[in-house]
Amino acid sequence: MRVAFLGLGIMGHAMATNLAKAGHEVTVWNRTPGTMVEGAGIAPTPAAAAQGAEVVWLCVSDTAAVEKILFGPEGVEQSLAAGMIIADSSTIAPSATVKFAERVGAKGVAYVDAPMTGSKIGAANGTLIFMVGGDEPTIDRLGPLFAAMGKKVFRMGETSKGQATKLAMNLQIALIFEGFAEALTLATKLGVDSRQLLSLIDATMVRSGVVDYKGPFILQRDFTPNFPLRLMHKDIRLALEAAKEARVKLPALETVEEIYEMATEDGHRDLDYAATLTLLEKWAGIQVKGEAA
Ligand code: NA7
Repeated sequence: MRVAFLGLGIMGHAMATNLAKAGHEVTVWNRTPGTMVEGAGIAPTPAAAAQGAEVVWLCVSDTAAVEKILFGPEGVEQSLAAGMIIADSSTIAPSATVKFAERVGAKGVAYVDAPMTGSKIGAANGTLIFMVGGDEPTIDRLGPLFAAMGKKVFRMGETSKGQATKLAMNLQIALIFEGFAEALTLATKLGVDSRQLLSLIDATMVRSGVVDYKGPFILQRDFTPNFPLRLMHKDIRLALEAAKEARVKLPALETVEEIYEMATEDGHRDLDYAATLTLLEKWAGIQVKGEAA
């Protein structure tokens, strides 16, 4: 398929690469020029990338970025033609997604929200899991593209339900991780060996994918970003905003949001969100011991 891929960050670059590798005719655009994708053409603007494309796929930071790329100067809107599909893998507000879909829908363009999970490793390996909102025939048409980038597609309902699901998923990741980080902090302060604690967690129902994934990084004190703290913070805020709009109270997430705020003030925004542990360590006056310790 002819695909315009807009946004070549950690996730987008790997996704566009896999689309090109699978034989699709890919044209890429990134706000900051200079990033190449093997096998893909480069366009100078979103409008130029979208010209003649069957599908425009976005993967950028936030709601404002998606809005600007679609509707700003030199935006995709200038190149829209009936029958095109816009697919958005950024994590953004569900309510904004509805508005964007209505605006392009007036021109006969279908809109699918397709946020994903699987981190940069999943993006590189083409094993992402997508949670998708949109009408069934449109999602079917995107089948070959999903297959090139991921291993599973969960259809969550109409447009915006993918984003709503993603916020519910990241809410859980953030809370599960903070539970793990608080447990490590308390256990270390009380003199329990963190490697021993991890072995026990692994053998019990406390085990989780989040702990499996993050445990080894923490023991090595490797906080390089697989999922940057600034993006998890953005998702927590999006979840709290969506909750406010829907009149839902999320007290635990509100508290965790404050921790992310303080971690940002401490200069950790570009580290992995696992770096929120370092705040707990600072307050407790300990450091969770790594493998070399
Ligand atoms: P990254 O690696 O931080 O990449 C973000 C991308 O978004 C990158 O291409 C940015 O371009 C682009 N960006 C950010 N703001 C803008 C604006 N205002 N206009 C145009 N482009 C912009 O994020 P990931 O790849 O890890 O994640 C992407 C999404 O997936 C995000 O929503 C996650 O929550 C999930 P730049 O190179 O900085 O010019």
